[in-house]
Amino acid sequence: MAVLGTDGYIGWPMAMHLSRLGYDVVAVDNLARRGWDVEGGTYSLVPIPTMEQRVERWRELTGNTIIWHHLDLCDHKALEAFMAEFVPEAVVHLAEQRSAPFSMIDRDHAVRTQVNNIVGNLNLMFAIHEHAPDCHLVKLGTMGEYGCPNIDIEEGYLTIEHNGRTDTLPYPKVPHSFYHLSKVADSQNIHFGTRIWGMRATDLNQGVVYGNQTEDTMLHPDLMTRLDFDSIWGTALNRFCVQAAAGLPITVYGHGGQTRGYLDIRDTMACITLAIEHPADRGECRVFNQFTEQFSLNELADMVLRVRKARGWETTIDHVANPRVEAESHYYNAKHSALVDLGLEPHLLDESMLGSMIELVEQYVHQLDPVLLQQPSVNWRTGGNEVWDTYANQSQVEAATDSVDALVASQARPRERQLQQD
Ligand code: NAD
Ligand code: USQ
Repeated sequence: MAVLGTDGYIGWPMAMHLSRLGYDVVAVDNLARRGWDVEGGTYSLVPIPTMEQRVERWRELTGNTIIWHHLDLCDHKALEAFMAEFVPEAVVHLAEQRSAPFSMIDRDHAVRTQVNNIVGNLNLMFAIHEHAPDCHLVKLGTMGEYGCPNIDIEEGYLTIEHNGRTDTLPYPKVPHSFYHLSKVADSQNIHFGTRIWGMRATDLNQGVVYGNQTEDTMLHPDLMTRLDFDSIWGTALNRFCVQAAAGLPITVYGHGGQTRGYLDIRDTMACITLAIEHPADRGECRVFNQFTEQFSLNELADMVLRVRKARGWETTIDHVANPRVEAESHYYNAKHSALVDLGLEPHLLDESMLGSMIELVEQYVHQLDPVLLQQPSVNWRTGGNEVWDTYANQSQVEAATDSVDALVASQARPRERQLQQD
């Protein structure tokens, strides 16, 4: 079993979860995300050890081995060699640039996002086809591929009647950002791969994930997963919990009627495991909408306020000017029954879960940078703003130190490394 993107927020708990269930897990990552943090001056609120330290702590505490493999999906030769060596029965593909704001900073970040994601995914498809054709590709897509259409969102496909004829076709996509667009391209490529090569694939259109604790991350501080709080990498509900813990206003962008699908990180583990345990057939491109409940931002903010109030704290909501181009009041009804039909028993969002999330964050709140937390640094129309420029420049100053410099160099793509050597 290969988990690609294991150094990330979802990847690390996913690798531990599958290892605990008895799978032989090979963990793959190119550590790009640590480099993107250095580039933009962002960081995980919860400190995260190196991959070597994580897998060693996991082995020490559980006796289970996770094999760690430093690999870039965009390096097709290395990826093919990896597939030929391990021939995994399934690959969980989480290894992409996953921030919508990051992809909207400027041309360079849009291009890097799409090249990294689309090329990496295509390389993976070819490596599977050539070296492990029976392997089940379990690919993380996103609910934001669909956008917010004024009709119900189906699970991947829509049956259309047109001029007296009927067909079932991939659901039309109107995505939210250049990042979300990269996922649409991935979905199309995977659909094509299943048709021409008989690949087996499950495309999981996941909603926004919240929470930080799983059975395995709670075993030891070294096993915790990253917690992003800044406006580029932090996601809505996680950010709202951090803002509440810090006693700062909750930043709802615009009117707050934006509705999305959400799920607890423990349900992400469960959904991906269900997909693995019930593999797609050869030639099948299965699409599941992976979320458990839908909320508007105002509903989420109000819930956080209630939890804080029950503990005697007042919290305020700040409706900041929306840095994104998105509908702020819209119809939203997305189907999500396929994973429940496979046996998913969701952890629904309640006040005790939110309370424990806020309590966890309170332990780290002294490490917060309030500017990164409160001020959006990317605008959809104009790109990276003065906050982005300040923090990106700051990281360049820090990059003068040996350790950060080495990290950046290790993240550089081959062409950049060549230029550095020249
Ligand atoms: P993350 O940024 O925390 O982790 C992604 C990991 O992939 C990072 O460790 C990064 O270094 C690695 N990576 C990126 N490009 C790579 C490459 N070319 N080769 C090897 N490794 C590479 O992101 P996450 O939140 O854990 O998300 C994982 C996946 O789930 C992504 O595909 C994301 O689009 C999807 N997703 C996430 C959410 C969410 O709310 N976090 C919601 C829906 C979908
Ligand atoms: N938002 C706020 N205030 C904030 C942060 C966000 O109002 O402080 C709003 C955004 O404008 C948006 C909504 O919250 O309307 C969701 O934003 P987000 O940053 O939580 O999520 P998004 O950018 O869509 O991306 C995240 C993950 C991405 C994943 C996606 C799932 O970073 O990897 O694909 O969630 S989905 O949204 O379903 O496409």
